[in-house]
Amino acid sequence: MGLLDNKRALIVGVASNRSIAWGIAQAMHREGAELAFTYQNDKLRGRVEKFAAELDSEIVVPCDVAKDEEIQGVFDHLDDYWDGLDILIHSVAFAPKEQLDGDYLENVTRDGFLTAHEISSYSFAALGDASREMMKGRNGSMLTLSYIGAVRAMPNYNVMGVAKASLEANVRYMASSLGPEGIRVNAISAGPIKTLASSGISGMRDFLNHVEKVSPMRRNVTIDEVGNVAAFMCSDYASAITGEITYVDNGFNSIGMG
Ligand code: NAD
Ligand code: 0WE
Repeated sequence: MGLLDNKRALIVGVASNRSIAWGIAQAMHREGAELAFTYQNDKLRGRVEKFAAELDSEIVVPCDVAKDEEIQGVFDHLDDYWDGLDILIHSVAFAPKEQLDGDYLENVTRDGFLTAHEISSYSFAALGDASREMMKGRNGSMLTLSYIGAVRAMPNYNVMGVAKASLEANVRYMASSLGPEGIRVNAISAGPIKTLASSGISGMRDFLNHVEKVSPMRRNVTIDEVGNVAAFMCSDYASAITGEITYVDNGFNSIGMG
């Protein structure tokens, strides 16, 4: 008996075996869910197909979230395989790299701001709306990934923090929209993790070292730990949780001085 037996999950955001979405996919597969995946571009296609096969999935669809027609295309494709959808995982963020370094106001541009918000926040609303039809009447659940930079000013995170604040507000508004249809919407705010996206970031090491030093548990989180909470949040055990941001950060958000 798995937590997610008979549930079908669409996973958006696998890029490598370090991706948070990969930790979530593995936990969901272990708990009995059937999975489908998207990939951002042709460069990632083969890789994601291989990851999907490892978890007994052969549904792998392109989706650059900057393109309306690719978002719609995912659900047209999914509709051919599945008669409904129970779980949407949104694990996508992007800001132009030069925005994630130095002084916020000195570096933020109109373009950088718009891109960060489009890819990291709007895309969750767009995917949520496109999922709506297939999720109707089956206790659906949508989940996205945030970071504490949404609610505290952190060095270098800059416009991504502003976009994460928007994403967290999106969670609450989407939960209000979709609650009457029985669909829940939540976020996990994860501690820093070394992934593909984060490896090129100056100062990432400092963030990881700091959490190891001052968090109550004195260590960093793993993608498996995020995956386990994601599995619970999308299971029927979490049926009364919606519009919520759950920290999976070894308690870092709760301390004042380390
Ligand atoms: P990752 O690089 O493995 O995943 C990021 C994903 O975003 C990739 O799969 C990439 O293909 C996808 N993506 C970017 N632009 C896209 C686009 N236009 N269309 C479709 N997909 C696009 O890195 P990750 O750390 O696993 O990031 C996943 C999520 O977790 C992000 O929302 C990130 O902000 C969040 N998060 C990360 C950390 C961390 O420290 N790594 C901590 C908290 C939250
Ligand atoms: O949300 C994130 C990172 C998301 C991200 C990563 C990149 C790197 C590649 C968004 N856009 C890009 N653009 C690129 O060109 N995290 C929570 C990880 C992260 O990123 C930071 C952090 C932490 C932690 C950036 C600065 C400071 C700390």
